[in-house]
Amino acid sequence: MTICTDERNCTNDVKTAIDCFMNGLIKRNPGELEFHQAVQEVTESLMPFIWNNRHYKDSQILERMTEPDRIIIFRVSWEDDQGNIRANRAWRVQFNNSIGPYKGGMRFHPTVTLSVLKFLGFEQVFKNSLTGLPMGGAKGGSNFNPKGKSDREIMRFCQSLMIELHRHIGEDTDVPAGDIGVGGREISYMFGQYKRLENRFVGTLTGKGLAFGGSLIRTEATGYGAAYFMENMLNHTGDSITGKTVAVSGSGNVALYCIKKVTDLGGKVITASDSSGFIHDPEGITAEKLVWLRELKEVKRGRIHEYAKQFKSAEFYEAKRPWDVKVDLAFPCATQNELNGEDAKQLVANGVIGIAEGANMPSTLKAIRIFLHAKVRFGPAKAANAGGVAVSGLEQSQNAMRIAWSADEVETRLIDIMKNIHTQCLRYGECDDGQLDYVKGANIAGFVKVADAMMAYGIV
Ligand code: NDP
Ligand code: 2IT
Repeated sequence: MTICTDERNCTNDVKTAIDCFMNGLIKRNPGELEFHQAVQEVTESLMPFIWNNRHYKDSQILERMTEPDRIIIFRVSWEDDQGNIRANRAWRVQFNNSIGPYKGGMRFHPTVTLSVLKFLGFEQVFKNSLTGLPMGGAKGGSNFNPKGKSDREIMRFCQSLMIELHRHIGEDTDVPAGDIGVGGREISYMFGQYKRLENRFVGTLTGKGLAFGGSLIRTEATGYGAAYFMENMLNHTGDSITGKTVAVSGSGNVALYCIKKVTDLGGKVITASDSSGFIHDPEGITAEKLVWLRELKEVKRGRIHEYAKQFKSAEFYEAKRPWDVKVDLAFPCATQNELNGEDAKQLVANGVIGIAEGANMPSTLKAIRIFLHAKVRFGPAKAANAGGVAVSGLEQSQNAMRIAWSADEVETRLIDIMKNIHTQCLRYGECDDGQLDYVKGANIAGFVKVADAMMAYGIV
């Protein structure tokens, strides 16, 4: 039996068309499991919409949108503190610049592969479109492992990487930022090197230090935005975060500021994690405890189990994730596929009512289906964590105008943007049975702007 790999030949039904399209995509991108997963999720939402809007179908828009504009692959050679020569691989996936210059983070982690960066770049296209700001989608990174490296090793790696990357990026071309393993320190080393190589001071990277063009609230923006998105979902049905018990995973940039804003909005966060396990603090990670945790993670670069030594109310669970703790709300804020079908079942059995994805693609497809079936309010990554890139977009605007807005000004804009993303999700995500499908809503709303721009450009 021949397998249908071309949706154009499929005249049957939408479901078969999804299978045909995915067969073709898998054949064209063999072994790229994360990329397949991200495209599958989007295609399930989009195919019925595209079939009802034939101009998109006739113009092969989905085939074109799942092919990156270009991918740059390069070697990064550097010298460690012992004088050994090391070589890593780095990539920049420039996925789509139909509605603005490429924009998206850089990830440094040993698990980085082309598949991971293609899934992230693809998601970024839709996310950036949802922010309403003129930003295309990209992602980059390296299989370099920053853990245990000295500051000088990190500096040499970042400088070496920029020697190649600088010729592919620019304030109107492609504007990288942070992601896993890339925070203020790494952005500063990369920006410093970019400036030397180009002899120009322009906003080609975001997430910069406040003294050299960074925006207030950028560090906080992704976590704050996820909390605001959850608040919007709850407010829509007359509820709020106040009084809710909350699980957060991760203890990096996104998790720490998600905990902060959820706490400010009246929730009680009782978990945090890293790749070694999670802590459960039934008394809550209060504002005072969070100050200590931020110092541990942001300054000392310590491990989460130290929290349980510091605060006796907490227990550390080694090599476990926080999803069997009973909570009302959950924010997966660590990494992709950290919440599977079994975890979702457990959360639902424990009465969870809302999920907002701070991380990118933290829930497996199975987990998402379980949440939607159980009518849990589920805020997908491209909507819920868009606050980070949105404030990056605001940093670009401030740099272009050579001004700096106050923290209040930036946070007010962030709140408006998250509200607007929620409204866009409702526009396309309200189902006939009254259910709110934020996955469908975010995918279609993000798609329409990019697709319409591509249609206007002709055959591109
Ligand atoms: P950080 O590097 O600051 O923190 C990552 C956190 O996740 C750490 O606690 C880390 O633990 C944990 N983690 C990473 N990989 C794994 C893994 N394989 N298994 C278990 N835990 C893991 O990154 P961010 O907080 O910036 O990013 C977290 C997520 O949010 C990512 O999915 C990222 O793509 C997404 N995101 C980030 C944005 C940003 O502005 N930074 C914007 C939008 C989304 P450990 O220290 O042990 O590795
Ligand atoms: O996944 C993401 O949206 C980010 N890592 C932030 C990207 C950015 O350009 O700020």
